[in-house]
Amino acid sequence: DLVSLRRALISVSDKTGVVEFARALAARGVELLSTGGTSALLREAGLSVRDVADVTGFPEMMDGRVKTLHPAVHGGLLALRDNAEHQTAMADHGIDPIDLLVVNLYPFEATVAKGADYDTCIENIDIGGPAMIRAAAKNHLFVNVVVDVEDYAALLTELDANDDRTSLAFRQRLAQTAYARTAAYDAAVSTWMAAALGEAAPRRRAFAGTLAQTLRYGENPHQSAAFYTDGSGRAGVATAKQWQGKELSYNNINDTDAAFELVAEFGGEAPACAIIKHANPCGVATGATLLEAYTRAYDCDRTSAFGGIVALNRPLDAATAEEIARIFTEVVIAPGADEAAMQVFAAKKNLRLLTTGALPDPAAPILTFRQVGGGFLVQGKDNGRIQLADLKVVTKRAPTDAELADMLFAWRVAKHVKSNAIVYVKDGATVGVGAGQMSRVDSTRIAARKAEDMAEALGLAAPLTRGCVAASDAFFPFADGVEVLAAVGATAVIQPGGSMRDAEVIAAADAAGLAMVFTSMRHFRH
Ligand code: 93A
Repeated sequence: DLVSLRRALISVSDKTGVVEFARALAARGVELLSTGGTSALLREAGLSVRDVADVTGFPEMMDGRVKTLHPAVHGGLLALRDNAEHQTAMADHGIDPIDLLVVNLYPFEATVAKGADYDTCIENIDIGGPAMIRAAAKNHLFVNVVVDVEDYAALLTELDANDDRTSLAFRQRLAQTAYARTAAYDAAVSTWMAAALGEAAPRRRAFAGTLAQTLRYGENPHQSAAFYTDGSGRAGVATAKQWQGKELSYNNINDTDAAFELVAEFGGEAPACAIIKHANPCGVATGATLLEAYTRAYDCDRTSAFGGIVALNRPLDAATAEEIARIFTEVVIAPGADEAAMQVFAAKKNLRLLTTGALPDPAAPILTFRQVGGGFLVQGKDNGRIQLADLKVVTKRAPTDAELADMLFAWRVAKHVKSNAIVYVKDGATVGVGAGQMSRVDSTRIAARKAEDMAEALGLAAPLTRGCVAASDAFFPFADGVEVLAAVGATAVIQPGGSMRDAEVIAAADAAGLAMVFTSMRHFRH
């Protein structure tokens, strides 16, 4: 099953390393065919190259839309070398076999990520490249196909190991990679078109990403894992630049995403900070400065913040960096970081600092995925937003302006807490978070317990829940949750409403003198 290389067709947009690679092939006696830009580059480097136009007898035409789409190319890639009829066809039509195809495609994903206009994106849909890749991959019994700059070295190593030939197993791996590339490419085109047409629903959509990084392991060491980018180029953990610290783990990436998406809710507003543990916030706060926002977020639950992930809604400054560096923190993500802040972190070798240049757009029409047995669920991301005018006061007492401001803050945080979610907030800072419980009343109690623990740790006379407001991500099915809220000292509650027992719930709030508003929107997050 060993195949030797006599003729290679090289047609690449990303020209990284191609000259050295082509030179190594030529040194092994491989004849080089190439398309316009690539052949010019190779020729410039002193290599002897034959133009594809010379092979097809047609010039590259229509702005390059038609260069390699010709039987002389596709016959050379697809002909079975052990089939007499195929061999006769080749001889009859003067088609020479191509044993190696090296193609990387027009940079469609990068063009979209740059925000190019519709026509430019269309022009960057490669047609001839994928056609050749698919042909070569189908004929991997005889043909090698390289679609990734990273595989140049692998091919040369394979040739070295096999007396200038390649094994079938190697060609199969190349073919598998090739189809992954063309599938991801067309999925990117389909996704971009859906967005361009304003189609938000995940109907008739192909899904694929581009491998960004293989991870050491998944949620647990016995699970394999990898990180894929979706090609959108949107600001987020996938587009972040890491300045220092060791490689991010699967859990780090997941938690960093949760932190950054949450803090992005406070985009253009006051300085804000979110601290995440196990994908749930253990402290979120705004402040007059970033330092104050961080300190107040930290004071929500100092115990859980240890080893947490910190996200900021504006560039990190030195004062905040110094405060963060006082405890063990896994990752800090922010739109940027100034020189002085970088200096502070430089001394903390294990602390990872990520910057993105921008915050994620909480309103972006993004799809989310969840695997289920035999398939996966797709839904639009929860980008529901509530304005003051959407709130309906249902209790005898109307909330004060301060309570309203805190309720809207708590509601935005609750959206990012696993259900059942209860969030206590005071003066623009969380003071207790109850997450992921199977019963809502348990989340209510856990959040209160957290506040009591913190009050003790901070040496306060009373828990921070005294005079706080509370948010619930979904309606209270019974009055018991509201009774707990009243008992811990909450004065106002924000929740969707819509329970069969709303009347009982409202009566319990009235009996305790609570103000309550309905949002008519739910923020389940499971
Ligand atoms: O416009 S195309 O879809 N039409 C073609 O026939 C074709 N053949 C190769 N684009 C085509 N290519 C692409 O050209 C390759 O996939 C590669 O990305 C690029 C290399 O062009 P050049 O060598 O001129 O830089």
